Amino acid sequence: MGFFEKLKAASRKRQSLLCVGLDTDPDRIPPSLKGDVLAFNRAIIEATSDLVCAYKPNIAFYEAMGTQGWRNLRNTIRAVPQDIPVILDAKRGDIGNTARMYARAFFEELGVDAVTVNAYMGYDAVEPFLAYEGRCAFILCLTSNAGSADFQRLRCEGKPLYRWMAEKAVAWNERGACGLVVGATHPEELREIRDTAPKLPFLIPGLGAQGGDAAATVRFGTDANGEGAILNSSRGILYASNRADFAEAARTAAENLREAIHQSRKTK
Ligand code: NUP
Repeated sequence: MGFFEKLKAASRKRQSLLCVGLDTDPDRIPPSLKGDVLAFNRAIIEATSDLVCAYKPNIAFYEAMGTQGWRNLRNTIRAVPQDIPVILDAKRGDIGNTARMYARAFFEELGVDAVTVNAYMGYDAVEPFLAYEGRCAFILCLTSNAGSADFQRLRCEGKPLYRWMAEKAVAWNERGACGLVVGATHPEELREIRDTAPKLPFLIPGLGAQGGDAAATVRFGTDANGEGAILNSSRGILYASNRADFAEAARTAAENLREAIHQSRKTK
């Protein structure tokens, strides 16, 4: 089963567009775990796997821990139930020869279902990711951070760069392997980008800690069927409590966000 089918099935089964971001910072996990990131992640996954349509580890949190981090990442990916897609947030992009190695590392070595890709270097930097049938490359379009204005909003030949990115992703989607990353902090532009790319899946971070609004994100980010959007929260769920009850607290936070998303879908 390819990424899109897996995502759709997981989302429908759990009635959820919620993605939990596994951005585990050893300094923020409960002291009782003594820095055991894998034990933390396993507990989070166990507590939330009936509530989510995807998990999204950000590779930076694992790379920062060296060889142990890579092991933790691999074992975290293995701890995710088979029917839930894993999106690795790596934001890679390089000349084709090098991008092929990134794609091999993530799709073959780690076996994830999707990755985030930085398309600043153009099509040949993205193509190696698209070559994997049944996987997905989420291309950065308009990111959630304040600095997104520095380049992504610049107007090039009459339209902002983020619109070019969305149009290119639609054009590159021949094999059905493209998605877009759009921050929940830009609801107006989310609407515009959804109009530009009506059928692409959107990965939408920026809820929770970054303050994005769930209702506006659902309204403007989902496709015509009220699907096709993956709404991520990392810190807002992982660190709902830093005591022994962290997994229950994460579950409650995930339930609340899933429910807010669900209610917004009903009234869209
Ligand atoms: O535009 C983006 N904004 C963003 O926050 C694109 C991303 N990939 N992210 C990632 O989403 C960020 O790197 C982090 O892994 C996650 C947001 O985490 P949080 O703010 O919910 O804790």
